[in-house]
Amino acid sequence: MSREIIVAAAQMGPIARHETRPQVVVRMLALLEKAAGRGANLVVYPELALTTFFPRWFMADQAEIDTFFETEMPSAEVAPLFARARELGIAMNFGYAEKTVIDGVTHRFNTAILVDPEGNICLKYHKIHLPGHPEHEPWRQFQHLEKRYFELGEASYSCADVLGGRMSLAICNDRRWPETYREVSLRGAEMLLIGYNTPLHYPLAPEHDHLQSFHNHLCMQAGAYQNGLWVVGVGKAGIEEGVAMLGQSCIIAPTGEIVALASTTGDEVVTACCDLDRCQELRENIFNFSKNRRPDMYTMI
Ligand code: CDT
Repeated sequence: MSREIIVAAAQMGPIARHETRPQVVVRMLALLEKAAGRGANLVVYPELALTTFFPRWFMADQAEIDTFFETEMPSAEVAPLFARARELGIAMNFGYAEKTVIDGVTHRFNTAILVDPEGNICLKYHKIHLPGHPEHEPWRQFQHLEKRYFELGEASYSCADVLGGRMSLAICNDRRWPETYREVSLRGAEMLLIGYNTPLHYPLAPEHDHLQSFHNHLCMQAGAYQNGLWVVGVGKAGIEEGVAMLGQSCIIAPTGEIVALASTTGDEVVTACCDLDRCQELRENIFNFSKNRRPDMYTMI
């Protein structure tokens, strides 16, 4: 079986608060068709792809907050996306706000799923590193209330074997943590899919605003190289409800090189042919992890 897959990073431009799920799904379908036209086997969409990035607003009414959450996947509104991807034989990854009941208790997660080419959800991930703050902070230009609206993901990273490769998922802020890449690579992941929503302005350190693009690529390129895996980072870009969001969606080879890069802040597809066997160049040659790693020396982690 060939170890080359064509991956499409399906960046999305701003999603307005009033945009409905069916309207967003129409946009995702258009990106899917474009990716299919380029021979894609896997399409990667952003974090919270079905709605605007709602944690930017303080809301006290749980019923209003819940309008941004999905209680089933695929929902009737998202089913056309699943159906078309299955028809095309394309795997896909996207993020959404998930409301679920486990043992009679309601939970809300920032979730990402991987859907295999047959339309089955083969991997689900709950965001581990939730950024932001839990309380309303009116001094900010906009809020970042992920810590209020979501629970921390408590299951570790996991992998699924899809398209002849081993895939794993992370979400946005997770990409800034080296542990994310190390953990998934030790679990055998050959490709890590990461959706994000990154405001260009960070109220707590505005002196870093001009570094957002640099830090975005820095952490994902370093994570790819130091762990010998492909990384696909896909953002929701442009001015969304008055807030500038980072684009710069990209596909990164295990060498750390960016091999495809979005050049707009709108809906855009960039593709790359990714040879999963290239992970071995780093894992078995450059670093030779099994021979040279010294876990006995890494006592603080
Ligand atoms: N969505 C998300 O995780 N965004 C964060 C912003 C950090 S600032 C609170 C990110 O890491 O890009």
